[in-house]
Amino acid sequence: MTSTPTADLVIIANRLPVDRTQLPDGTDGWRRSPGGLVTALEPVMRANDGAWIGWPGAADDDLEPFVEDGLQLVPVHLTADEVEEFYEGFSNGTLWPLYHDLVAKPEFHREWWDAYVTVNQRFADKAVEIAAPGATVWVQDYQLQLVPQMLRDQRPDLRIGFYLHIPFPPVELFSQLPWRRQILEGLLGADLIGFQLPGGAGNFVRLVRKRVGHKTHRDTIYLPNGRQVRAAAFPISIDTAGFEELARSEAVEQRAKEIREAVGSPRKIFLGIDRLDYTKGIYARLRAYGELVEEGRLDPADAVFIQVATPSRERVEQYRILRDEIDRLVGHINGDLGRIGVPPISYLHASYPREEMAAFYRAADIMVVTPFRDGMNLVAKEYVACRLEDDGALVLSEFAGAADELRQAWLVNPYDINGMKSALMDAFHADDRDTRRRMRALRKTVVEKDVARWAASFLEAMDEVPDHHDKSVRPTAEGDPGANR
Ligand code: GDG
Repeated sequence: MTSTPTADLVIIANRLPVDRTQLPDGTDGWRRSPGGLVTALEPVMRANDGAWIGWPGAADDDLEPFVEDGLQLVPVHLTADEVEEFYEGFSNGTLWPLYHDLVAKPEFHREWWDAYVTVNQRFADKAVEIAAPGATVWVQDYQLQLVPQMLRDQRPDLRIGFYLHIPFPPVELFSQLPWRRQILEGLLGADLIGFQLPGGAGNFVRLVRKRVGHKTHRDTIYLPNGRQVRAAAFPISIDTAGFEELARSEAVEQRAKEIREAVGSPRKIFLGIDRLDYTKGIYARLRAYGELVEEGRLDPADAVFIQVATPSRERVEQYRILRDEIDRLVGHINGDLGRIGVPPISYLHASYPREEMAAFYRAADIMVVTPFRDGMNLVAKEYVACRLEDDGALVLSEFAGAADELRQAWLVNPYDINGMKSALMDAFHADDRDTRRRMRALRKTVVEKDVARWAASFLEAMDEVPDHHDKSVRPTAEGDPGANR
């Protein structure tokens, strides 16, 4: 039997922070995933002897724990059926649309729920195995909402945190979920539950009061056994310095010039970068842009819209339908309104290295981020980080979490096509002084509040949770006849 070392800090996320890749010698290896979460947590992981539990990303991959680039990684195995029912099903077919204001219709299937319970238990069991006595365990996101209580049941010595990266819905919407009480109770296993915005934390506290019946005061929930749970907002951010450094590099600047030339050096470039997801509002945004071109308010010789749609969840039916719809719309706009060599929209269905992303951000004059609902939206913050010269305009949906902090953007309601058209034109015609004034303020926010600060503030708040661990130890079945009911 291989023995896994124990860890004082354990991160549990649906995915490991690495992706499989082919090494130059043709063998399989791992590459660190580009996400900000890894960047933020890496220093704390190293300082605290940390371990990361997650799914490696392919079904039926049976891997032992391994160390990659000094990080202790603990893979969780998922069968092909579990990928379908837990990941594509309950996580992305039920919770994702339900938590995003029902932008699409959530499906409720009992077999999906059963798989969600089974897989959550497997993640929890791994943490039970590797967490050192009194360790801190930080559970990430909507795929793992039952893990906190599952952990507490087996390891009351642990300090448990949970962070939700997506919005937490209002009472009326959440209440549709047939397993609403189990999810709330699962989350309540944590000492601290973090949300992107105060609104999400408020929704959670209200739901707990209404559906579970616990007493609450402001952001604190009082459990009958004397334990307290805090629900509060910790808006996530990006590795601002890392993006600035990329944007400053000669190679990225050169590449940004090439991108501008490749689309015909128009006066202004509009840019959208999103995972191809129905919450992101890509279709409505391109429709608004197409109408502006059709009405002659924008001339394709003056303006080009570059839309990058990163492939996502391609096995889920709704995502395939969306992809076809966007393909058709772009085809119509370019076919009907373009001239030779000057299509109004340059559409890319692909994913790119971070350097190329930074080059897009540098090349674009107007960044268009118009989700119908988004927990935060890091793309908006990344664009701001890359605008080293305080130029460039951000058009941002009111329904992105980022709108709470990035108040100086051109804010829009993505459901209002005419409103979006006006905002796009305002940003297009905005004078330099106004644009710079806004961008300076936006940059200040993104520089001050980066992802390292986010991680530190969450972990500090975990430390401040009153130490109630003795009280939370569950009585044995002997001492409490009701415990096994
Ligand atoms: C969830 C919540 C919340 C995209 N395409 C490529 C690429 N990306 C990177 C972006 C950005 C990230 O992916 C996307 O983050 P977002 O925040 O925009 O959106 P979600 O994926 O929906 O993230 C969201 C977030 O979690 C964090 O809490 O903000 O609300 O939905 O960093 O740059 N990166 C590379 N190539 C691509 O083609 N390298």
